[in-house]
Amino acid sequence: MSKILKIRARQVFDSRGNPTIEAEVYSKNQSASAICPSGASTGTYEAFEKRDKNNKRYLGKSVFNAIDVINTKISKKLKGINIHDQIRIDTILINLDGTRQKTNLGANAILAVSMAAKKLSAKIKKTPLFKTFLVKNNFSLPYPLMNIINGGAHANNGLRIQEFMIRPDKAKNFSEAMRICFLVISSLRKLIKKKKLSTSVGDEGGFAPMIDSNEKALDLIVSAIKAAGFKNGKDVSICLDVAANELFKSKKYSIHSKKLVSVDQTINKYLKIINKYKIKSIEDPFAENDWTSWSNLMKSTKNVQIVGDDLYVTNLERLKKGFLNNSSNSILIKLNQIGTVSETLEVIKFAQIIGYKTIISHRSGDSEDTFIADLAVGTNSNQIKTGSLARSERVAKYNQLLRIEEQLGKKVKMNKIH
Ligand code: 2PG
Ligand code: MG
Repeated sequence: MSKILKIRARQVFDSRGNPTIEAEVYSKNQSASAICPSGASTGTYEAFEKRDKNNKRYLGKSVFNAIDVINTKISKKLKGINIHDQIRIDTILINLDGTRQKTNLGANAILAVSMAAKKLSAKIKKTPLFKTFLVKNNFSLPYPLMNIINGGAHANNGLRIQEFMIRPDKAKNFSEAMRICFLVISSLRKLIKKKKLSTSVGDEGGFAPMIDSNEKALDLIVSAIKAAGFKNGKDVSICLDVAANELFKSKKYSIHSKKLVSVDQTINKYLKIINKYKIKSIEDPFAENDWTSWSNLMKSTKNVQIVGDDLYVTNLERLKKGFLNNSSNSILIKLNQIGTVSETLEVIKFAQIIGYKTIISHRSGDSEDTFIADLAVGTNSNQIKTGSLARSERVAKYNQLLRIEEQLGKKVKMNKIH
């Protein structure tokens, strides 16, 4: 048995340049560290992110209090605990916090420790991280959901929909998936340049051109897929994250234009664009408490992946409610929405039992930490959403998946999306 000796934390920075926490867990001879990510379009029911709120220091965004909690309370409580007993470690953290949304210690403090402990356990066992989750053999690789045009809270171009993504459905292996995405992104860059628009990128590495309508963005993507020699809806599919929480007011939505319209009109427009652009997946099409609209969309679509992100916030209770309500057929998984590795695994297990697709996701404020790449493979998750082929914090996850693919050898297959 290897015991936890101590835990130390430090303030580092995320990809938006905001302060975040890196925790380092030590055993007698070794240590491992992990960095907590941070979202911009967050759900109300997410676990709490603790910041100092001292406007004189880092505009209120520093995390020194949470770091202090790790260096004192958490370190003391976990000293001597078996590093390989992740459930025990996470239970101690949950109990030490004692609140529903981890408002006491902060989910950012708790998660950084939980992930670092998981990494140290794998390191001590000399086992690759991806082999230490739910799957023990017959691994497969997730399809990348690459966010190639950024809008909403992740850019300042006025695009209403937050994420326009592509998924290389016909790819036989992960390297091929990357090659296909590379070709589509390269042809998209050319098309954007030709239109004399900017090819600079948003928070998740996708282009953020100044275009003012969703359909113009979709037209560009369809052209890019074609120009790269692929068929839209067959070789490559378009997927969206609407992040509708941000576009909801007085029971109305302003998703398809600036104008607030009824749910029925919003659904009709969804059906039109699904048909026209052969859209295969829509995340957060409605707001987090608008359960009826979710199930109405489910009833009016077939073969479309409907993904709950802010709706579920990786929370088992909300997932159960969504399942009973027929809200979606898929769930986005973000470790920091719930705050520990064990709770995240519980949610993934339950989602897979009820036949939901699981999509492991980054946050818009992320880091060089590649934990989620291993998590995606180790939980047999169908897809991974981790930005575009730009910005090292996004590409790092894809590169880790290429390493895992190489490690698993030629025979390793892609997960099933259909
Ligand atoms: C989302 C995420 C990640 P954020 O809405 O799915 O793309 O964004 O981290 O800002 O919540
Ligand atoms: Mg989302």
